[in-house]
Amino acid sequence: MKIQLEQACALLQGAQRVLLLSHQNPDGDTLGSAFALGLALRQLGKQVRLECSDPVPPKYLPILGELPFGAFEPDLIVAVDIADPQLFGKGIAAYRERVDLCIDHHSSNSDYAAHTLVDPGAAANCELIYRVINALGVPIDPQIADCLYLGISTDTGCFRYSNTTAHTHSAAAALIGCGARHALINRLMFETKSHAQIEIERLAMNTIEYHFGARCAVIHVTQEMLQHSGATESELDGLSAKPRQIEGVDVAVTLREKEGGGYKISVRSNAPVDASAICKALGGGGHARAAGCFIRDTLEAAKTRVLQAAAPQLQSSEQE
Ligand SMILES: [Mn+2]
Repeated sequence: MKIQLEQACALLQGAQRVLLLSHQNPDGDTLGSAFALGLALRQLGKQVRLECSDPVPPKYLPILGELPFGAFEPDLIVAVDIADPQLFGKGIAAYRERVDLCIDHHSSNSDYAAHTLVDPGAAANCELIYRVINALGVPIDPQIADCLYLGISTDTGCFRYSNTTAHTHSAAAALIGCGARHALINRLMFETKSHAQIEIERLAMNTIEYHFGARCAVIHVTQEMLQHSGATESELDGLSAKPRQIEGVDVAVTLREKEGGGYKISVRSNAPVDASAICKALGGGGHARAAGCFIRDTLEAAKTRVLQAAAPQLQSSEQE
């Protein structure tokens, strides 16, 4: 059931022991949301703990700080930035049908929780959590400000993506006023890379191929390359955006070999090319500028199928 901000606050205020859930392969937004809300609820005298199917990637640790992981039977279960129960992952699958409150910003939210506060206009879920914390009347200390700023900055690609609004900037400005360490956060998120990340980028960029008169760039990552580089799943996050940086490229395709075989495909596009239409044709989905799908086939066959799916998009956008 969809609810408004006031009702979400009433649910949070009425609880004593709150379990917060973040999505699998956690990113800065789902973690920033959980930590910020958890810290705010702790200020209201409540017990809180966070559960997630995967460990927190080390790069977020210097920003997020610590949240107590108390063992208690929750009287309120809150999912943050999780659009669908499929994104819970194995570790917290047991809570899929027990979520009391979901706070999310995806238009695709499947309304799986008993109560859902959703705002697809929020660039980051942390933008919505910022409003929740303000409505709860909890003062935003520097630690909460760091967590919220982290989510907003990462979900907007450091305020570059088209989801960024005037509200996004206002929230970020207020958070800097509350002590968010914006320069440190943006450096750690957007400039600093691990050696493994640089190595996997180097190997992947070596595989680049151009198609459709260089309007489409394709790279791939094999299991062998992954093992050689030592890169983890979360260290591959920025890779699929790389080929789109190339002048004249409107569609960037990254094929990633999965452990059990087959390829995870990431498509990034520039307007008006619709990445989600390309992936939908292959059984996947996503957003207009960023989408994904999975193809269980050899590298060459998977590549051919993606290029076939991209062809109508590139042709129709040519006429515009
Ligand atoms: Mn998000």
